[in-house]
This record gives sequence, structure tokens and C-alpha cells, in this order.
Amino acid sequence: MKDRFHENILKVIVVLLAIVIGSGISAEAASQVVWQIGKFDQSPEEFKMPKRRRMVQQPATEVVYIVGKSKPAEDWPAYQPASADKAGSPARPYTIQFELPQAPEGVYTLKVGLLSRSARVAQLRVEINGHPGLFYQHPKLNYMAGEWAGPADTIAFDFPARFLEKGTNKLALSAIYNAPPVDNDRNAGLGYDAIELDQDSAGKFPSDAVTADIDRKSVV
Ligand SMILES: [Ca+2]
Repeated sequence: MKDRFHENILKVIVVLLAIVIGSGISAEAASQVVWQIGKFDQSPEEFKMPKRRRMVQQPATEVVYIVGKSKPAEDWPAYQPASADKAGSPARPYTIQFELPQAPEGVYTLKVGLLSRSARVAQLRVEINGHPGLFYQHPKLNYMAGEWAGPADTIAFDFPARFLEKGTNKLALSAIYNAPPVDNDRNAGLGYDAIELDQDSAGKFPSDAVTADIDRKSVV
């Protein structure tokens, strides 16, 4: 009888161990954050604000944000003017530079939280180490109170590990607005809420899905 009791206890321990190990494996397979810039809170307050705290065109300076060194409040502007803001001037990309200590593997997901205060909604151009894609926003009204409340959208897409490399990587974001400029409305551009790169190291990316995925939303 006593032996059977011990046997049952042993069975329970084995089952519990299996559950713990199983949950550990599934946790490892889940997506992990590689880096995040800002917070997804439908506000650009953590970023570098233009003068008078309005979402207006900022001086055209080169933006290179180095993950691990740069600070959102000092190095990433809350707003990015679109290409047509100034009579069709070319888009100035904001670049994120980051290091990968290991060879990239699996599937990566980029999430870009955007805010807009203009009816002229800019498109987001993303270039990952030279691989371009163009994404259209579908802003939803944001009813959060505050000076910056406005339509918001988060663009998220997967891309394969082969877009990245061990060592230094560059990801460039641009605001594109191709309609003719209108004198009384120069506010087409992107407001940033947060940007995040995730990795699912166990994920598999279908070999023909990149083009399909990016083409669905882009005209590069
Ligand atoms: Ca934010």
C-alpha cells in the first residue's frame, strides 16, 4: 500500500515536471523583444518634441538612433515630415542602428506605432538593410485625452532572418506622401508612438511570403 502511495506521488511529480518543462519550451518558442524604442501608449510624449510641443515640421537633421546608446527624449523626434511637405522635397529617413551579437534566426516582427493629427495620412516606408517596403496606415480614432490625441495605427509585419545579419544592422523609416502639396495643409507626416523589434527564433518564414506580405501593402 505504502509502495503504491509512493508510486502515485512519483507519477504526480513526473506529470508536474512535464508541465513545467513543457511550458518552458513553449515560452522559449514565443516571440521575444530584441529592442523597443518608446512605449505603446498612444502618445509621443517620450520622444524629442518639436518647439512649442506641436506636431509641426522639425528642422531637417539626420536622425540616427543607436539602440543601447541613444535616448528617446533626445535622439528620436516625435514627428517625421513627409516627402511632400515642402514642395516634394525628398523623404529624409530616420535610421535605427542596432547590433545583433548572434547570427539572426527565425522570424522577426517589426511594430511601428504611429499617430497622426492630419487628414493627410502619410505612408510609412521601411528599409531593412536595403530591403524596402511601403505600408499604408489605417488610422483609428484615438479617444485618449491629451494634447496629442488623434488617429492612431500600429503597423506590424514579419520578415525573415536573412534580412538581418550578425553585427550592425540598419533600419530606415520614412514618411511618404505623394499627393501634390497643398499650401494650407503642410502637416502630412508621421507621429511616433513606439517602435519594437521582436524575434521568434523558432519561427519559420515561408520562402515566398516576403514578397507576398510586402506587396500586399506596398508599391515600392
Ligand atoms: Ca508612446
